[in-house]
Amino acid sequence: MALLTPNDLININRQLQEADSVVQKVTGLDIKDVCQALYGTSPLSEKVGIVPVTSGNGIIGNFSASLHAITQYFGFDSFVTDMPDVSGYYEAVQNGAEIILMADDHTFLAHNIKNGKMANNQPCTGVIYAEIASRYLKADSKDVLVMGLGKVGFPGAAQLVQKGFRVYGYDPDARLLKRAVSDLGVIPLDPANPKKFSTIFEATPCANTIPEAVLSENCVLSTPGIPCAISEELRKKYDVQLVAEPLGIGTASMLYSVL
Ligand code: NAI
Ligand code: PYL
Ligand code: MG
Repeated sequence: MALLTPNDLININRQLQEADSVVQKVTGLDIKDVCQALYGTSPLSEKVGIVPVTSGNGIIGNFSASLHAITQYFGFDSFVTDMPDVSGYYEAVQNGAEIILMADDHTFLAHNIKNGKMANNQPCTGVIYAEIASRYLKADSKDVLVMGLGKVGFPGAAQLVQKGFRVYGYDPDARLLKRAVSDLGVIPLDPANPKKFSTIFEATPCANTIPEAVLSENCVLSTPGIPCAISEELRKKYDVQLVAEPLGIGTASMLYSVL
């Protein structure tokens, strides 16, 4: 998994506010509304315990603090444990946490210990970024492009297929592209013969993955991928509505999914 760096998370509140205003402009709903519509849930000030985890590459500076800010932003009552790992988990439960948030280098989970529901960040991120893209009010058709069909992209593509979109997809990993075609009915994008889209969902760990030939004026690019999929130059040239944020939108999707 491509890991976040402390730099990605600087000013997380401002990043979240800016992303929320783009989501509102694109969909007419804010992030909370999209989560509510997606999962049919809303928070009742559930207590969230955030447990730092030291295994593997260890603590990411700003990670737990960012989760604290994000959970507060979405109306949850949250705290970060003093201790990490197993002792932190024990501390979280002892202090009344109903939902546990914790991540190692492979899995970032939300576990509601009251109702038993559990969420994984990668599918939850794919589903919500795809949902946001699917709600573009000015989309010119039901065609959507998905770039990257991995752990985030595939569940996002599945969400779009389930909502009745005609999903074009591309991944340089032929095995993943084949799986999306056979399991979801995704139409492979022919890089030699591209078409323009008003709605694009991207989930890759690479920069500049969106070729200019697929961009249309004022299109939406909904992308959790880090680094950003499009250059600032292309974004401005096509007046692209860019929904991109490093942690909060995916975390909101996880939390609403376990309520
Ligand atoms: P993954 O490795 O499972 O999938 C990425 C896919 O992108 C791979 O299949 C790869 O072949 C494909 N790819 C690479 N270059 C490409 C290109 N030029 N065009 C099309 N596809 C290309 O990774 P995963 O877990 O799906 O994560 C994707 C990105 O999302 C990463 O940057 C990760 O850090 C980020 N992420 C962001 C979150 C957020 O809240 N903003 C949450 C979770 C992940
Ligand atoms: C959850 C993010 C989204 C993109 N990559 C994922 C990532 O960076 N995962 C690692 C998270 C490790 C957190 C660390 C801590 O500070 O508790 N163990
Ligand atoms: Mg996010």
